[in-house]
Amino acid sequence: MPYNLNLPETFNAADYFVDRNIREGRGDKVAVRCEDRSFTYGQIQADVNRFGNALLSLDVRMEERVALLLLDTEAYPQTFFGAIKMGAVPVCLNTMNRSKDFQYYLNDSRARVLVVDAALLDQIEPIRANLTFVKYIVVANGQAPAGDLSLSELAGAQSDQLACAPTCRDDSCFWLYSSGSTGSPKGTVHLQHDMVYATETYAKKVLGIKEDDSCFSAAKLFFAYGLGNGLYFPFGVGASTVLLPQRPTPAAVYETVRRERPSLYFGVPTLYGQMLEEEGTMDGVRLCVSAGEALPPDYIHRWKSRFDLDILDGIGSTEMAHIFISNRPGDVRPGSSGKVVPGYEARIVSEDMVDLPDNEMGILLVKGDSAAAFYWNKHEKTRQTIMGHWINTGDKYLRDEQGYFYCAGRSDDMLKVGGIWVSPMEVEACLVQHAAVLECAVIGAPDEDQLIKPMAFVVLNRSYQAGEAMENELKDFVKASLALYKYPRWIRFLDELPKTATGKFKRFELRNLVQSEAGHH
Ligand code: 3UK
Repeated sequence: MPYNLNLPETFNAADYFVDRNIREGRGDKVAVRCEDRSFTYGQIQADVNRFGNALLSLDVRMEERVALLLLDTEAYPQTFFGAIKMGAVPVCLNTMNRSKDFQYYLNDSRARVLVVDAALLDQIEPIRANLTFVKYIVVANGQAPAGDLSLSELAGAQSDQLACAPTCRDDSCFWLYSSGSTGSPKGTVHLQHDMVYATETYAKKVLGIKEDDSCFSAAKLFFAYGLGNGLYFPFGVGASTVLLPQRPTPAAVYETVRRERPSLYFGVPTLYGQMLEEEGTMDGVRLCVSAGEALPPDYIHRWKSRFDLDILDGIGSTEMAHIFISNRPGDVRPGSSGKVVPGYEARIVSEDMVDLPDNEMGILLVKGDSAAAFYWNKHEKTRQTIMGHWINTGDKYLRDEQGYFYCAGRSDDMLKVGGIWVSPMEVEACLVQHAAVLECAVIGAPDEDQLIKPMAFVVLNRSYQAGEAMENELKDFVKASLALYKYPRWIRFLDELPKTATGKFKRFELRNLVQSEAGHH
């Protein structure tokens, strides 16, 4: 069932998500809570306008990118919607990444301005000289080094009045980077109408989000998942959002729920598992959501008996902006991703794109008007993923006769770890740089809760000793150069790796080895 938004041709998402709230009388309503601070929609609008004017004062023009490397604070709504409002295109960067990742994102996107949280500046310092296009670095939530700008000073000096740039509903609106098993991460270009579509479909029809809801997303705003949960869903209906700048440990999440009493809570499976191991309450929450990777049924049952709350598992992607297949309140099938969200369509097809009958596993294709338009400067990858109205998710799924979808793995080698992509090839490329490593292969292996984590098989160079000391050294080596969640949780030493006649690793043999061992426990 396609869904027609009927947006005017000239349309700016900041008008819909920010200004409309003031027009509809919610100027004095709290929009954002962060630590001990509260901001009304009126205050957020003024800050959005000041930042938009600040970008104009820096000569930023329509369609130019503005990179955001920010923790979850009020600076996020301000800079995200401020950039959109004056016609620029925010690029939301994953704060868990490392210097060399940021160098790639900033040069690939050609962002003219980087807004960076003071707490993350140390990741930028080593690459400053290599940033070809960044002209201004704006520091949020702290002191700016000499030569850089401070967000509060820069925006504070500007007018709080700003008209929306006359963008089209089909103009670029924001980017998110998505990684694949091969090649560099892809700048995924979303349009002005995409956030509206996800709000009108998933947020309103599945979550039933209303003005009196308060959202708390443990998943950060730089994820497509968190951006909807913690920013544009609540802003889309004039609800409020609770932002947590810190790492979402179970203790921090429980404490935030206790203090702020949100009505909607959004997490990822790993965190639900950790929260089930710790003391805490979820009083005031009416509904919980999980996405990023499949939610173990055991968590659903234990959560229900402890808090009397459903967790709605749903599958979304960066390319689709948000969730397109989901369980419903009162209709939760543990182990299933649920049914197609109204406004989306899904197909299960064979390798040759022929539709398959119920209960047969195939590739999941999805259609819906929140889909990204293209990958920036990656024409072939765009062609492979965006097939007219249909997006190839790269996921293997099956659908039962009642319309419930079941996840059955990936059609590439990509791993979801704590809800975030890890490319085994990237971890391998890092490990082989260690002097002790002759060759290695990385696969996904289930932990005690059946959630996937990276496992490395390593062949050492002669004269190096396998053992716990080497294991720790190699883990630390990966942690030092890649985002922390990517390091191999287990390292196994082999004399040689199984290979095909043409010298490629037989990943499936390693996977089978791990699976057969798991079967014996
Ligand atoms: C996997 C799931 C099983 C699946 C995301 C909600 O995860 C999000 O986006 P990404 O681009 O990854 C997309 C891929 O992740 N996946 C996501 N959710 C589930 N697999 N069950 C699930 N519930 O492989 C998918 O193709 O990082 C999630 C909203 C917005 C998002 N971007």
